[in-house]
Formats: sequence, C-alpha cells, structure tokens
Amino acid sequence: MKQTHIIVGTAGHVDHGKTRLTMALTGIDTDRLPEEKRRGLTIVPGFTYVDLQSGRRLGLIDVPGHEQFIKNMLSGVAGIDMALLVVAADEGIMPQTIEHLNILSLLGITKGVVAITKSDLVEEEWLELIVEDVSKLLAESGLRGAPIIAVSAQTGFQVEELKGLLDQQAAEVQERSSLGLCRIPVDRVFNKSGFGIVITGTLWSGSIRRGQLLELLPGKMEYSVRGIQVHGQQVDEALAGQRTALNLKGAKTEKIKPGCWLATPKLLQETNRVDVKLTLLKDAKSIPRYMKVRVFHGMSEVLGRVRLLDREVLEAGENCLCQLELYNSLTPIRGDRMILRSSSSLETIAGAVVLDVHPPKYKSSNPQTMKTLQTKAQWDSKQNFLLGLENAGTLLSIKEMAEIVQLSLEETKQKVETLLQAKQLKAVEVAGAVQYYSVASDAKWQNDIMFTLQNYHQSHPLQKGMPCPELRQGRLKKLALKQLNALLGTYAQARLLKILPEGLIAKQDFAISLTPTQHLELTAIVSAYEKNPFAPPDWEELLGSLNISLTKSQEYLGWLFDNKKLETIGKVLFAYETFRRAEQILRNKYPREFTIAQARDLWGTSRKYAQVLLDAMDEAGLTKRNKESRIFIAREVLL
Ligand SMILES: Nc1nc2c(ncn2[C@@H]2O[C@H](COP(=O)(O)OP(=O)(O)OP(=O)(O)O)[C@@H](O)[C@H]2O)c(=O)[nH]1
Ligand SMILES: [Mg+2]
Repeated sequence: MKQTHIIVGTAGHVDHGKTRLTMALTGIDTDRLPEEKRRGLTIVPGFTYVDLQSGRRLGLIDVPGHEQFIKNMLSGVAGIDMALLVVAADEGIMPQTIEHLNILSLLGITKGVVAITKSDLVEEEWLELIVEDVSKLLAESGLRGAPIIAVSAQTGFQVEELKGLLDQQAAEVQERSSLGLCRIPVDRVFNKSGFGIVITGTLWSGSIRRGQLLELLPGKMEYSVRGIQVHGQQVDEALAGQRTALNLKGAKTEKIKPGCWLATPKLLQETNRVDVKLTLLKDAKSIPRYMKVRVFHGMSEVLGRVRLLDREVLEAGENCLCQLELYNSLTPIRGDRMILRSSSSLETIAGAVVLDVHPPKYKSSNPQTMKTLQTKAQWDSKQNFLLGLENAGTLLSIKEMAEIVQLSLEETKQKVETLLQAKQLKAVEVAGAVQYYSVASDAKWQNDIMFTLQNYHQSHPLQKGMPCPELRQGRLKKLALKQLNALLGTYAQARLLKILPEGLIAKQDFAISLTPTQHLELTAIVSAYEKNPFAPPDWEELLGSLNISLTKSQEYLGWLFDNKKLETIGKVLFAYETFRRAEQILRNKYPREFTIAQARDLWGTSRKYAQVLLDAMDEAGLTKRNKESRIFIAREVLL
C-alpha cells in the first residue's frame, strides 16, 4: 500500500454509528477503553487506517459524538485533512451533526464524504427525506458539494462504494508539505518497557528523521528521536500528515503530556495573546466587545477572552480582525485555526485564524491598530510566495524567484523588499551576487547542519572539525558549495559554528578533549617517534607493542597530524620537523657535498630511512645528485 499523508476524521452525533462504520471500513474496533465498551460509546479518538482501491492508505481518526466529549472530538479533528460525516438514517440531523459540521467548516475542511448509515433500519422514502435534509445542511457549510451516500455498517451495504468516494475525495486533498519545519501535537504518551517513552500524534508539517532533535513545549527541553513508526511500521522518516509514533531518547513521562508539542527547535513559542481573524457562526449569538470563551487549539483547551477592536458587537455570521487574550498559554503559529466555544452556554460559536502569535496589547483608541491588523491579514499571499521559495530548497536570485512564483521582476522585487523588512526573508552574498532565502528554510538548514556537526563531533571526537563538502548531505545537497559556504558564514557570524583556517567546520562550543587513556596513549606514541627521529618505529608494530587497538589508528593519526606531532615523508611516518632537523644537521657537517653513507651515519639511521629523507630533499629542490654523492644547491641570494 502506498502510504499517503492524508488523514480522514469521522464526525457526527453520538450513537450515529461512526465507530461501527470505521470498523466496517477497516476491520478494527477503535473503541478500546473498558469504559467505552461498558458505555457503548467513544470517549477518546481512535486511530486506524483504511486501504483504498487506488492503493492509497488513509489515516482514519474516529472521534466521539457525545457532547460531553467535545474537547476530545476537537483534539481528534485538529489535524485532519478531510471528513467522514456520519448521520444515522433513523435519527437524521441532530445537534452534534450540526456542531461537528460547523467545527469542520471553521477548521477549513472542505473535502469529505457524508455517510447516511444504519440505512438498514429505515424505509426507502424516509432515507430520501434524510438525504434531502443533509444536502440542505451541507450547502451552507464548508463541505458543500461533498458526496452523500447511504450505507449500513450492519449489512455492509455500499461500504465498498463509500471507500470509492473516500478515494475520490482524497485525490483532491492538497497533501501537506513535508518540506520545512516540523511540529507534532502529542496526543498520547506511554512508557513501553524496553523502549522508554513513546508519543503519538499526527505530524502537522515537515518531516521527522531518526536521530533528529526535537524541542518539547512547554519547557523547551530537547530530545532526540530514537525510533519512528507510521501505522505500526518501523520507518526512517515520517512525513507531514502521517500518524506517527516516536520513541524519544531520555524523555520522562512527567514532562511529556498530551497537549504538548514537539517541533523543530526554536520554531514554537508559547503565547498568551494572539491576533486573529474571527468568524462567528450564523446560528451563534452576537458577541460583545469583551467575551469570555474556551479556546481550542491542537490538543489543548484554555480559557480566554475575545477583545473586539473595531466594533462594539460582532453579529452572527460576520467576521472581523481582533485579539484573543489567553489565560493559559497556547503554542500556535500563524495560519493555525482555533475553535471558540462559549464558556457559559458550552456551544461552539466561532473559529479563529491566527494572524500573529506575539502581538502587542493594542490601545483601542489607536487608529493605526486596524491598519496593522489588516496588513497581518494579507499574510496568506505572502506565505504562498514564501512557500514557493521554500519548496525550491535553495538560495535564489530575484530572477530565479520571479520564475518560481510567476511574478514580474518588479513585483518580485517589491515582495522581497516587504519580506526582508518583515524579517521573513534573508539575503546573503554568494560569489558577489545577492541571493535570498526564507527564514523558515534558514531554520531548517541550520537545524540540519547543527545536527550533522553534532553527529560528526560525536563520531570523530579527535578531529577539529568536519570538511565542508561533507556537510552537503540530505536536503543540503540542493545547495551549491558556494551557497553552503555563504550560509556557513552567516552561522559563524551568529556564533553557532566556527570555520577553521583549514576550511573545517566545527560547532562553536566544540573543543577536542582527550580522555586520560587517549592522552596517555598519544603521549607514548609521540615519544616513541621523538626518541629515534631518523629511524622511526613502524606504526602498526608500535601500536601493537603499546597495546593500542588498531581500530584507533585512523583517529589517532588524524589527531597527530592536526596537532603537528607527526608528518609523513615519502610514505614513512616521522616525528614532526624531522625533515628540517635532518637537513640542518647535514648542512652543519657537510655544507656542500656528502654521500648517502655519510648522511646515514650522521643521522644514526639505516640506509632505508636515509634514502627516504634524501629523496625528499631532492624533491624539495634542496639537493641534487652528483654521481655517487649529493650536493646542496646553492640558495639564490637576492639581497
Ligand atoms: N442496525 C444498525 N445498527 C448500527 C449500524 N451502525 C451502528 N449501529 C449501532 O448503533 C450503535 C452506535 O454505534 P457506534 O458506532 O458506537 O456509534 P458512534 O457514532 O461511534 O457513537 P459515539 O462514538 O458515542 O459518538 C451501536 O449499537 C451499533 O451497533 C448500522 O449500520 N445498522
Ligand atoms: Mg464511536
């Protein structure tokens, strides 16, 4: 089965048959809690998947219909891409049919299927009436035009046809982008013996690889991902829109709870105030200038207050730009959707699209306030522009950007200017010309680079840094070396990493530190080479005699060269500076001419090593052969 990155969520009134239909589609009973079994209803969202004829595998979330569990319903549908609205044929439209449909509309869900289930319980004519009612209701909602189908989970009537419709709708869903920053709201946490902490959630954006560092909010702790499963299968990478289980290294249950977020480090911040575009439902009561509400975002619910800025009252069915004050913090990002319920009547009343997660507290009398909010509301078009650039995955010139976003050069320049000012775009000079990249891409690259460097330092603790070209792995392959160098320059300036004179890259805080054993062993090696500089020991034999494992060979050699303790002459290892000393000793004794035997005796070595040193001198242009002997080439005196 092809894993898709699309999640369908059920919706509908209590007892209307959502869980039974889920079972008919997937063969899995998602009501697992003893209390769910006892009461015969769903309490927490259940997760499974459905395989479709096209080869698509859709994630399926079955939510509770009971009004009492609306919070769980909201957390279930928070990450879905399309809906399966279930209406029981015998009861027809009921309060939560309407409330759930409203919630789906406010969350911006426009694709889905409506199943009129339990059709085995009713007569044909009755069924027709219900279908008519439902299509009227749909026409007013975000799901207008969605297909409606009569089914029965009991007899299996039209369940295959329902799958076909889900398949068609899924084909029209815009899959979430796996590029960019990742975040995942935690919906379950458990301690699996032998594994440690495992969390589950729907990956809202980006991708997660094994070994990646994720930041937990609240608290800002970082954990690395030890293992990933998608729909019960071990994978190396989870992609946006997939139901994901993550095994986190070193995590403690008391820190991670449902409602927490895991995300690319530094992406998320808690906030107590957001600017929003608020939409009041048509059948809600109008709301006054200040109104206490329950705010739902992701898996979280907090109390808060709507603060209207440009009017005294917001009437039913209207929308406006305003501010939400949150009594406890949430962790949204721009563009996220929130659901608002009245704190007194406990009804869903409105939805909000987040425009700014760190706005100031506005003075209501300030005429600039609404202008500022309107600018923020333009965000969508800006965001599309940025998304286009991010998908390119590299740094771009204005001309390249114009091609990607299909704007004229002039329009592109203007957009770039605004985005630079809004600090959403960055610029850097690459080989003399300015190139641009989004702040989100920057964070992504920075994350990859720091992650690779961290790994490199761990596996090469005696190496000063990583050769720059080796950093071009994974997503960074899309960058040309000179672009990567330019980026590294900016990170070095931000003191995240350092670029060493040899062109090696190291984390800013990295320094080689030898363990006591390494120190002892390396000192022993160096002194063995220095003891007999002109007749050096054989490397492998020396390691053997010092009881040093050959597996350390490469690592130690690297350190010895980097730290100017050894050098190679010809193909032989010598203590550092041996070549210069050999030349000096020779010149002092035989300023002009000497034989190989004389050199050998003077250095107190064998013919083999004398030959190596002398060949190197010839090659360096210091000496030349003269029949049986060698002479020093006179140095040109220029001054
Ligand atoms: N005859 C008949 N009964 C059904 C059908 N689908 C569900 N039922 C029955 O209706 C009752 C409720 O079904 P569930 O699937 O638990 O309903 P639900 O929508 O998941 O309920 P909540 O999760 O509590 O909102 C159960 O007793 C089911 O056996 C159907 O197609 N035909
Ligand atoms: Mg159920």
